[in-house]
Amino acid sequence: MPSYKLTYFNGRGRGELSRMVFAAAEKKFEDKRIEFSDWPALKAEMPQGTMPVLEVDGKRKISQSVAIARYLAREFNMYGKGNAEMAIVDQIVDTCLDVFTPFVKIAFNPDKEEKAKQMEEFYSSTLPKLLGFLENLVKETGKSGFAVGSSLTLGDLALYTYIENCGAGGKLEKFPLLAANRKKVEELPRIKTYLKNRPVTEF
Ligand SMILES: N[C@@H](CCC(=O)N[C@@H](CS)C(=O)NCC(=O)O)C(=O)O
Repeated sequence: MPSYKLTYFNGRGRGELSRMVFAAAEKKFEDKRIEFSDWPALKAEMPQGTMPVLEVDGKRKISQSVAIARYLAREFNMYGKGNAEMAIVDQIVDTCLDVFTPFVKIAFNPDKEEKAKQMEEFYSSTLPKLLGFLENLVKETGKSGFAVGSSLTLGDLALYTYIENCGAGGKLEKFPLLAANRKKVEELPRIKTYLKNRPVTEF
């Protein structure tokens, strides 16, 4: 089996989806967590000056969080069965990013007043609209509680991770299929163990 090293900050953020893929596949990896104070010295070593970064067998560094998660999901057969399911997995992942990207931008807004207004708009409009798309998609494509087909894919893990990252894990009353999918994912034995043991972090 190849050796894997994932380097990211000590937070969930953009690194967590790949960690969840490793956990779901029960694959060992080095979970290298960098303190903010150590980052400036390390930045120049990263291909795009950002994290996360994945190294496979110490050969080369792969940047871009979602490229990494997609690579791992393909390696571990969690990308759906056939091209049609893969397209749905991609549709879910990309919609999750449509949720997460504006959330991160707002979260880092230094203007407190503006940030509060933007967050209110995010939770009352952006988030429910996109969750509605995802609920409909899961209704159409999922079976047995999974988001795509009848087995765990990157789609389920993306839903779990990005919804959590946006602080929306407990805001799914209007989206029963997403809520049920979330419960299903967190009760899978490997994921349950991972969630119980992972470091508790602020972001
Ligand atoms: N699109 C990139 C964005 C990477 C990114 O902005 N990473 C942040 C952490 S979430 C980072 O490395 N920040 C430190 C810096 O840019 O110096 C990805 O998804 O990997």
